[in-house]
Amino acid sequence: MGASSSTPLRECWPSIPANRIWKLYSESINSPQKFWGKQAREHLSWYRDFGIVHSGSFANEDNAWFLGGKLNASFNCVDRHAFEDPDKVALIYEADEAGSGRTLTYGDLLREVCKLSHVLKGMGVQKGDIVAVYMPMIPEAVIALLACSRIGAVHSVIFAGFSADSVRDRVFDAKCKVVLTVDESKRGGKTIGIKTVIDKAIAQCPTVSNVLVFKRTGAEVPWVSGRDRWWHEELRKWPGYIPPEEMDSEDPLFLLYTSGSTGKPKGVVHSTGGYLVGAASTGKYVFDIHDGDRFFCGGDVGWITGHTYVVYAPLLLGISTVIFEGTPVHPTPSRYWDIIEKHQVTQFYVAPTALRLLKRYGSEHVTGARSHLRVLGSVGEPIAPDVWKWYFETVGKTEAHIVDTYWQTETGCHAITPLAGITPMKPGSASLPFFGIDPVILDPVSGAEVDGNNIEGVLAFKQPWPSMARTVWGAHERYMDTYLKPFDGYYYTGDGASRDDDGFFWIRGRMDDIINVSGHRLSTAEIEAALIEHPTVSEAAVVATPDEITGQSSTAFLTLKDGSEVFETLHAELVLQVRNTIGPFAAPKGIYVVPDLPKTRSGKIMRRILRKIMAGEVDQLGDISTLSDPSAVGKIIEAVKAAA
Ligand code: 6R9
Repeated sequence: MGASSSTPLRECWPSIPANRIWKLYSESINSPQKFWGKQAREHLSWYRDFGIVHSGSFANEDNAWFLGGKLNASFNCVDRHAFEDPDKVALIYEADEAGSGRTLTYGDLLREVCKLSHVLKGMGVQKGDIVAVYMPMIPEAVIALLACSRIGAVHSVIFAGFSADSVRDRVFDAKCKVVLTVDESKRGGKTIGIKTVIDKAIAQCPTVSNVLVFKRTGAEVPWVSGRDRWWHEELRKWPGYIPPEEMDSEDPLFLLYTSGSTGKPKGVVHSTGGYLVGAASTGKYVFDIHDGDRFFCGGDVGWITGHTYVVYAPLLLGISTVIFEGTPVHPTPSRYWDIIEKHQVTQFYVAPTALRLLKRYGSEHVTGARSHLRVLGSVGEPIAPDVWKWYFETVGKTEAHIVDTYWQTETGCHAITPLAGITPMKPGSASLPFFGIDPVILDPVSGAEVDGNNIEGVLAFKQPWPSMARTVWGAHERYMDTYLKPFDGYYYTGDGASRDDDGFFWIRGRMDDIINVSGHRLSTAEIEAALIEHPTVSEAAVVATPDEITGQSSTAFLTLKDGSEVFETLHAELVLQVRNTIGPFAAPKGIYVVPDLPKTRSGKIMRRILRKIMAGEVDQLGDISTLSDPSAVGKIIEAVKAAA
């Protein structure tokens, strides 16, 4: 294996003070066994050392890392730090209500994790079983993940904004025995009835035998006796220590459902050893994490960003991580900066959507001491240069390094990203590959590598890396078809990208039907499927539209069933339909009822035409004469104009 001849990274690095990084990067590509073997032994404690660092290939579907190695994730995140210094702060909880919260030391965390591990075992959870976690951003969510991994169970976190139907599909697909949840949650001053969602969801999931409920607000909630148990009552029955289970490096650590380009979400499976090595090494090199740091990632534990950078990376490296339950504008748009000042945060990591919102509120709200901030991270969507500049100048006072980190649920950790303090910053570019990532730009039609600089195409990775997803739960063929088969011999990211004159990468957005609303990954097919469930809707086409705050929003075009009429509350009902089927965050922003959708003669909906209409580019629709009814287009343009 050699570094891609098409990636003249060498040329980018001489300007970088630490030339050693180039040597390390070359080693990670040319001698991955040597590079990752060292990383794995440096960052993790193993019960049994691995014999082989890596085996397998994309083509043979047998990619495996740290073979023969035995370890436990919760031991690595908790025990070893607790034994060294039990009083060191592990979790800093900032509740939705400003000024309230608590901290847990590594000693506290170990006891809580052990108690919950006992409870899970008592409920019959065994090694390899999947446990669903439907919880807001409170310390117990972190405790839940670590307790699962301690006993060898596989966690499947479901974002607490998902509706009962979405929860049901995910719990059902993974055949979960136990669900961990809360009575209610608090967010932005609002109370959300979490337990009622769970009750509705699992009424249709026969595998679930127990629901453990943490009391967050103390509200009266419906109760199914025998099945439901209170967290505080169960935990006090058990001692604060239980030995961790010795897991194989390739045993699954978690599933995380994510949107694909079809309607059904995929349970992406991550392995224990490889994922943890990726989390710890990116934490160290990208965020420059050092002992004593206080890391604040604003992402939710329901998404991959929360898994890797609220929980695993900071805890593996033994530092303090902030768990923030609220929103950036409650009670005031200074909430993030208040937290940063109060806890002397050293690294802050957030999606551009939040930055766009805060920038719009005005720089006068960016208050408080921030000189301790060394690194400011961005994740989930492209960051526009003006927002980048605001982040760098107003938030970081030009003293903190900005890292625009490109990665995916499937990559497990950062893939293309600057290294704080090392990589030159270029606003809007995710810059250069992380160690072990060998990126190439392919011609989307021929699949050939596009050489040189100042080029664009689709982004793919040429060789396996430790934290890559191993499969899709119960659907390995889907894994192969989505990532490894589109371009033979490569991992296909699904994103378009370009490489500029300096060899820096620019992510151009999804090539498939995935849209990105406020950094939340959604599939247009999923939203269409939800809309079609409404009794009046015949056909639906959903497209992404640029949005100033949320980055993208979704716009739905619908035809109604014969005889149905547009009634006054239809719009509200359709929004409710999507909120109930997927979750409030997925609701389309624009809905147009049209006489017909633009379709080819074979019946394929031409979403491209809808996108052009929404972008106001009606003069660039291309050849529409091949449509089964070209006049449909004019009627859609009229409907959009009439609503403007
Ligand atoms: C971590 C996460 C993955 C998709 C990915 C891409 C987009 C993520 C980005 C970015 C531009 C960045 N994306 N980071 N686009 N610049 N720095 O978000 O995972 O939810 O799986 O989404 O998000 O399109 O393919 P996930």
